[in-house]
Amino acid sequence: MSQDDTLTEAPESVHGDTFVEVNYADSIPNNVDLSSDRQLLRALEGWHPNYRNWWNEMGPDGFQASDVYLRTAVGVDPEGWAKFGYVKMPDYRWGILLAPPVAGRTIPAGRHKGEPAWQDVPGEYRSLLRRLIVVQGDTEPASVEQQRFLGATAPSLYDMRNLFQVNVEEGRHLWAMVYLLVKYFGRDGREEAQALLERRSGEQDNPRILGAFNEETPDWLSFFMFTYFTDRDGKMQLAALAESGFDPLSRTCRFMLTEEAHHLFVGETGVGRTVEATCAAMKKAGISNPYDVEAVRALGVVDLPLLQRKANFHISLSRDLFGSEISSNAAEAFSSGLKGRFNEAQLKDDHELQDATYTVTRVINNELVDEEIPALRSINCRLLDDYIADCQGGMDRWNKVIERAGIDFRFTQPHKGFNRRIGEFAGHAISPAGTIISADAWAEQSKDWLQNDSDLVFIRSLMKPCHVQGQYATWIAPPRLGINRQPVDYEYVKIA
Ligand code: BYC
Ligand code: FE
Ligand code: FE
Repeated sequence: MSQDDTLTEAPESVHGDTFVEVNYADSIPNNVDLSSDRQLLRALEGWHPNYRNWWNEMGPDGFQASDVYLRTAVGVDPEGWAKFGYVKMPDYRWGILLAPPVAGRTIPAGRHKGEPAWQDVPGEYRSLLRRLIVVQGDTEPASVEQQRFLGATAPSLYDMRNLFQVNVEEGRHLWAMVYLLVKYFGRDGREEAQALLERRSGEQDNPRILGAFNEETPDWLSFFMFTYFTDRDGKMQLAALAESGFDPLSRTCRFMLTEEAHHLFVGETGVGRTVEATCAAMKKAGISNPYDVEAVRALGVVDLPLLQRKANFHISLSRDLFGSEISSNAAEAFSSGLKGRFNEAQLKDDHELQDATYTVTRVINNELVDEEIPALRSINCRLLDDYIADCQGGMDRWNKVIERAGIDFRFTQPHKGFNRRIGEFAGHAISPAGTIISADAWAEQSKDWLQNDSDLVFIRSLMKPCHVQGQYATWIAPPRLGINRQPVDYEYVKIA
């Protein structure tokens, strides 16, 4: 995958030239021959009404009756997979779509490397495989729940439409994992599929599984940061699962990645347009000092230091999603062939890693130390490092906007150990620059590094709806292009 993922809407990772027929006539578009799979149909028939209830209860609040200009996936070939048109979200046709099979595919990594890819669940790894699918599946509805109140404060109809597009696709990603659970895991798969509809983001008694998915997404800056940084964990994890020896999981994830590209695009351009509006307003008012916060805020735009603090928050939460840098779970997932590394096929090593090592930064005697660790146990660390590199491209493009405006400010990624709750750095106070500091120093300074109370009050004051066709809130620049070659002032949502 290239960094272009954020710049284009075109699917980027559906490979193979096998044409797979999609039955769009069914209410569930699919290329898994659903209509003749009795058992699967029955399982889905049981789950579907509960999904609809979940969507109505926990999906986008207040806009379920509106007509939204949405893309529906109707095919899996790179040319014609998307159909655009007005849809009421509860009528969206969530489908089951897998990337075409690759003839003769073999397991790309681990101790089974080179054996034919599994078309059925490998019995010895059943529970580990199910756990990975459940964790992946759990994040999808969680994000919809986190974002459900954002429609009310959308800065434009264009942005509102993008939010809802992301939401219906995360719904489809849930379907993708539920398909695997009910098709391949029998009764316990059906139970897990049901449980995916019962956990709730942020709920004390029955929360979502991973940390970041229980945080709030209270405003649009959070939404854009989330889609840039947290959906990018989705990209990396899906890329790792696309290397799975369990072929149905690999094919499912390969198709999900094509949708993920749009989510990353929404995040990158959302932050980018916010930066653009800020720089333009500062220039017009003759303000060149980015730290002249009051003057910048008085213009109705977001000061750049606040955006950095917001980014720091979402970056650190998203890094926690990679699990512990050193992990025996991850070693087992890789060795057993259930999960690969990012771009596994392009890596020039034996893909088994029995004797290899990897450099992991650890905290030892209150100092940061680089240690060589067996590569198998460092799989999570490696994916995290690949993720950090992948985050940089869009940040560089944001910085270009600031540079062109002649403003002396650059976004940077904080040190890997900053504000971490999982893994090697958990329990240590580490500054964005990478210095271990005391708890007292942290208490004193962290408000300069993470969104603080006054930031939140200011952001709340900005989050006024801008729902008039063709208009954009002051704090965000209009996009350069509309969706599907429509103009930027198109009526992307017909509010009911
Ligand atoms: N919060 O050995 P460890 C997406 C748990 S995002 C809470 O450190 P492991 C999306 C861990 O579950 C992509 N708990 O790590 C984005 C384990 O518990 P159990 C989601 C955490 O297992 C935006 C224990 O700690 N997909 O798609 O190697 C919008 C020890 O685990 C956290 C996946 O994650 C945490 N942050 O790796 C919509 C892929 N971190 O099992 C969607 C599937 C760790 O002992 N999941 N724990 O009870 C995996 O590959 C792995 O489960 C993880 C954790 C990478 C998440
Ligand atoms: Fe997703
Ligand atoms: Fe996503």
